[in-house]
Amino acid sequence: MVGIVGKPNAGKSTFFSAATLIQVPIANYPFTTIKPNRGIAYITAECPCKEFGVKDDPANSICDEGTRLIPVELVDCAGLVPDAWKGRGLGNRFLDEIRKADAMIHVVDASGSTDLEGRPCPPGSHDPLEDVDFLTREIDMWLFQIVKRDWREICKGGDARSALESKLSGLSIRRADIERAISESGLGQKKLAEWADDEIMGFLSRLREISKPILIAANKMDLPGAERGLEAIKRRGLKVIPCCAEAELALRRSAQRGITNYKPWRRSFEILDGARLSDEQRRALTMIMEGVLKRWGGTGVQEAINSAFFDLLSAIVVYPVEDVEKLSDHRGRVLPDAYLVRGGTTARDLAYMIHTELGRGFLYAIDARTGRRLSGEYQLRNGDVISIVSAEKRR
Ligand SMILES: Nc1nc2c(ncn2[C@@H]2O[C@H](COP(=O)(O)OP(=O)(O)OP(=O)(O)O)[C@@H](O)[C@H]2O)c(=O)[nH]1
Ligand SMILES: [Mg+2]
Repeated sequence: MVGIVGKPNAGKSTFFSAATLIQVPIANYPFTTIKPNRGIAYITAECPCKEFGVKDDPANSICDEGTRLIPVELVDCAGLVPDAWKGRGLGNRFLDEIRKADAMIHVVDASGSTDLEGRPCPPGSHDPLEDVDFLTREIDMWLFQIVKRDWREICKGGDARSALESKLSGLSIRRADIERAISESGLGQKKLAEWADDEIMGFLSRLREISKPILIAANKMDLPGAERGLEAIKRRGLKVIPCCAEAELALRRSAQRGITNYKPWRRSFEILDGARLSDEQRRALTMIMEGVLKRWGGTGVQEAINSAFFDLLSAIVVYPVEDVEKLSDHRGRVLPDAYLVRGGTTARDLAYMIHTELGRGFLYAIDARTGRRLSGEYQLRNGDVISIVSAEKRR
């Protein structure tokens, strides 16, 4: 799951609604969202159907003219304000939500037209870098509070690292991440009981970076002053995508109503049914085309979602099939499933993901492109079409 996070009034719900087409309250004041919104968005990948010249029949995903849409879960969180970790604003509600997040898209108002608490202010009068910094600080303080409360207890037993792991369980944090954060914080040789507070803090900060990576969506790029905000964020060396959630929402609604042929993964659109547009709507679409799509190369919403999975989480998409000739499953469906898996996943791992018995009886895999046999240790590559040969038949 990817969480959409940030201060109030930055455009999180607009981003969420544009990505999922779920209607949620959106308004120009803080704390419009109180309870988180959950929904399904899609990451996009080039579907192998074109390359293989086949007509596919997707089951767990969608193929739209050669673009494969793979469902992913998004959560639109309540706004976060300074000192949320102490319970200020809707603090705990926000932080509880990101427990389950594998990564976060931080929606920042790059135009600086809302203050740190989300109240409207003159464009350019608030520094978006403050927003960038405070969010990680809040999360770090929240994590610190969680472990510090029980630090003594964690250190008491013989296996402090396992105690720490169980303290952090439920936060989508893996043991390997903990070990990596310890070693990268230079604490590998030190007993947990000897860690000073600033060392605990340093460790948690690194752990957050590893286990809950953040992508910045510099939103409201249609407003004056946003470009300066974007440049400032870029200068920090952070991963950032210019974004206009409002434009994406307008475009997706126009396509839903058959007025345009917009697709989130394309950078332009045509008006199909101009007769149904008012002058104002037509002007708005022209503005979006000129001021957002041509200017920034897209609205940034689809790009941010893809980047969260492909870049932050190093995910890849693979297509398991049973019959390598027909590229079909046992029911004859061509390229039925697209699996979104972590980079480093092996052919054997994939077999287990499909079915335990398929994994247990794993003999070898076949690469549908080359016909080559692949061992269980073969690390899958993005776009692989793979058939698994197993001693145990699927029931
Ligand atoms: N100009 C401009 N306005 C935007 C954009 N995205 C969102 N907005 C506006 O920003 C305001 C806040 O949007 P929301 O999506 O409700 O913001 P939020 O971050 O969910 O706010 P909370 O739920 O209060 O935390 C609304 O008036 C939106 O129309 C954008 O890309 N450009
Ligand atoms: Mg909201």
